[in-house]
Amino acid sequence: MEQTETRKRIFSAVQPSGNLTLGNYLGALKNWADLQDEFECIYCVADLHAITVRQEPAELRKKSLDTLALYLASGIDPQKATFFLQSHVPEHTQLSWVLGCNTMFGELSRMTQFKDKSQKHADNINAGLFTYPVLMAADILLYQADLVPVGSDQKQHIELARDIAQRFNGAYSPTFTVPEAYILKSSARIMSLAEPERKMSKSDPNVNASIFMLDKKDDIIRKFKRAVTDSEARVAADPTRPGIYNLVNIYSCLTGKTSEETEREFEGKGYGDFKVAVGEVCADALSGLQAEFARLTKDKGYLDGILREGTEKASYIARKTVSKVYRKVGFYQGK
Ligand code: AQP
Repeated sequence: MEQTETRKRIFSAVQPSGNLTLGNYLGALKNWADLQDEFECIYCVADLHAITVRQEPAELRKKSLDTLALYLASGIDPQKATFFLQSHVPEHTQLSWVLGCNTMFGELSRMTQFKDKSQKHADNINAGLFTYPVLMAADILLYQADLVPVGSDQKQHIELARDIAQRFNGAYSPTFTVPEAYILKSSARIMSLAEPERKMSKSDPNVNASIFMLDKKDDIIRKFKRAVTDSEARVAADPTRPGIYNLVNIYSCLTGKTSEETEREFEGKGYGDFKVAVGEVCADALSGLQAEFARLTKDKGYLDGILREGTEKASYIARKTVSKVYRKVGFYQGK
């Protein structure tokens, strides 16, 4: 596989820590599908990351397979991309330990996601939550990925992965490709419908704050109708009015129109009309995907087959990297 591949390699993942949102779709999955012809793509379901927050085991199992089905339903082709579950490739945790020994406590203390999640889960500030960015660096560096398509919320983690790679390369000789974040500006940050200063998140306890990829049309329209805006009642991509700014951004991402085109289309119309229009285009964009998801999840054997094949391909690359790393740090390999 590796010898003949000349395209740049992409790695990305989503945690099966809840129902995937429109943020996950526009910030990640939709872009992944667009990249599959140009790049060699490796897409992982990050179940190891998910347990940094308490998960109900049966739910986690179900959500892991559902997440894979959503990748496929978003148009990512198993003939073109590699799919696997993170826990099926033990090299992620093996590399994570070595990288953890090359990461500073101070670096991890500065991660904003750690600070946010420690506040949200004050009763469970576990060591995994703290070392999460090291595991994420291992995910990426294991596959010698060139690019990592993510939303802008993950930029800080990618920068840390770059720092760790450079530090290791400097200390032990070139070993890792230094990855770059691939962030599409338009869809980089989809915000909560209830608190538009915060990102839309699958673990938000307020279900009205997020559109889920599997939400029914009525729910989608109802949630957009209730979305927090302001009293100015003028549809504009104005960052000082985060609620309407977010809705214009969502509409533009879904229709492919620029913000200016969206503003012109709704000139003179109130928020009510606009919110329904956003709901309609969102429901339309998700309906085909939802039908495909329903079809795929009926065929567990097919999904398991895709995972088996993907695990084999991913493991081949992962084993090579870990064996190189173990040799370089001085672990005795035997005669
Ligand atoms: N609101 C968002 N806007 C744009 N992109 C987003 N992503 C997540 N939310 C948005 C992108 O989705 C990918 C996978 O994210 P993840 O599941 O690994 O973790 P996350 O970023 O922590 O996502 P959530 O939904 O907020 O999960 P929970 O609530 O479990 O922590 C990443 O590429 C991310 O940028």
